[in-house]
Amino acid sequence: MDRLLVTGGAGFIGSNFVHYLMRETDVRVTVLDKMTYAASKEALDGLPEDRVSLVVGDIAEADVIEPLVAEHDAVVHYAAESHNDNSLNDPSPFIRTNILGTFQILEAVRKHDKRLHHVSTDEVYGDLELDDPKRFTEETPYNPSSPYSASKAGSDHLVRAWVRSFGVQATVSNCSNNYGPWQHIEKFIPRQITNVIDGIRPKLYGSGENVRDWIHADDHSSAVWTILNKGEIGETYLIGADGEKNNLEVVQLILTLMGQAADAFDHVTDRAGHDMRYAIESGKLRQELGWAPQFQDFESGLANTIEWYQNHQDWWRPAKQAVEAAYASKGQ
Ligand code: NAD
Ligand code: TDX
Repeated sequence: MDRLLVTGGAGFIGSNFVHYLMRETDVRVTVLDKMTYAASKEALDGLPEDRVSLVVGDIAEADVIEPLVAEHDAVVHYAAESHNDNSLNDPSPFIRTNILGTFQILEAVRKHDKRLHHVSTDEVYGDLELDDPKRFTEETPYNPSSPYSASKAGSDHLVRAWVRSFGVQATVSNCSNNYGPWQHIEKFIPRQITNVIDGIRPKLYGSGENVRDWIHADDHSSAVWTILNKGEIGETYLIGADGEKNNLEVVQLILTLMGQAADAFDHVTDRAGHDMRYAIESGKLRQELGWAPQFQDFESGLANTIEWYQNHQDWWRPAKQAVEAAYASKGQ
C-alpha cells in the first residue's frame, strides 16, 4: 500500500491521521475534502509536499470520487458531517455526506477493486445506563439516537452489505470520543477550553453526568493504521482506550488545569435525546491485531491540548463568536 486516499483529511481526526502517516510510514497521501466549515487547510501546513496533496471535492459526487479511487491503492474514509448538535438543527447534510457519500465511495472501490477502511463511531450503538456493567462490543446491536449517529449507522450497514453482496475489501472501525489538536471549537472539550481563555464560563448540558470514553486522536490514528494493515476483510473493530469520564469531571479538570475555580461553570439546556453513556470494550483489536493506546494519562493529554489551544488562537478565534452566538440562541 503506497498511495492512500484519505477522505475528510482536512478535518480534526483525518488531519491527525495524515500527520501520523507522515511521521510513522512512507506512504503518499491524497486528501479529498469538501473544505466545509469543519475543515482547515492550516491543519495540513508544513507536511512534505512530495507526499501529501489536497483535492477539494465532495465525496457524494461520483465523478469526483471515482477517478481518485482508481489511482490509489486504498481509501481511508473519514469524511462526514460529525456534530450531533448540528444534526438536530438540520439533518440534511448528514444524510447526503454520511450516507450518499459513503455509497459513492463503495461504488468506486467496488468498480476498481480497491481496499477501503471505513471510520465510524461508537454512537451507532446508542447509549448505556450509568450503572450498566457491560460496555459496547462488536456484537452490540445498533440503536442510534440522533440524526448524526443514525446516518453513521446507515453508512456502516452499507459497507457490510457491499462486503457481503459484492465482495468489497473493506473493514470498519467504531471509535469513542477523540480529543487533541485541530478539533473544531463547536465540540465539547475545545469549546470549554476556548471559553475559559476568553473569560466565558464553560457550559455543561443538563446535569453533566453523561459519560464519554475519551481517546487521544493519535491513538485513533495508530488503531486505524493497524486495522488497514492487519485487519481481516469484512471485520469490524472497536477502538477505545478505557477513558470513561463524565462531562462534569472533564469541565472541572479543564477549569483546574487552567487555574480557575472548579465550580466556575454554568449548567445549560440539555441536548435533545442526549445519550447518557458510551463505553468501549476494545479487546478484539488489542488481542487479534496487537494494538495498544499510548496516551493512558487523560489529565496530561488534556493539559497538552489546553496548551495547544492557547498557542493556536489565530486558528480558532475567527470562528468563536459565531459558534457561541449559535449556542446562545438555543440556551446552550
Ligand atoms: P470533522 O467534522 O472535524 O471533519 C470532517 C471532515 O470531513 C471535514 O474536513 C469536512 O470538510 C469533510 N467533509 C464533510 N463533508 C464532506 C464531503 N461531502 N466530501 C468531502 N469531505 C467532506 O470530523 P472528525 O471529528 O474529524 O471526524 C472524522 C470521522 O471520524 C467521522 O467519520 C466521524 O464520524 C468519525 N469519528 C469521530 C469521532 C470524534 O470524537 N470526533 C469519534 C469516532 C468517530
Ligand atoms: O457545550 C457543550 N456542553 C456539553 O455538556 C457541548 C458542545 C457538549 N456537551 C456534552 C455533550 C456530550 O455529552 O459533552 C459531551 C461531548 O459532546 P460533543 O463534543 O458534541 O461529542 P459527542 O456528541 O459525544 O460526539 C463526539 O464523539 C463521537 C463526536 O462529535 C462525534 O463525531 C463522534 O462520533
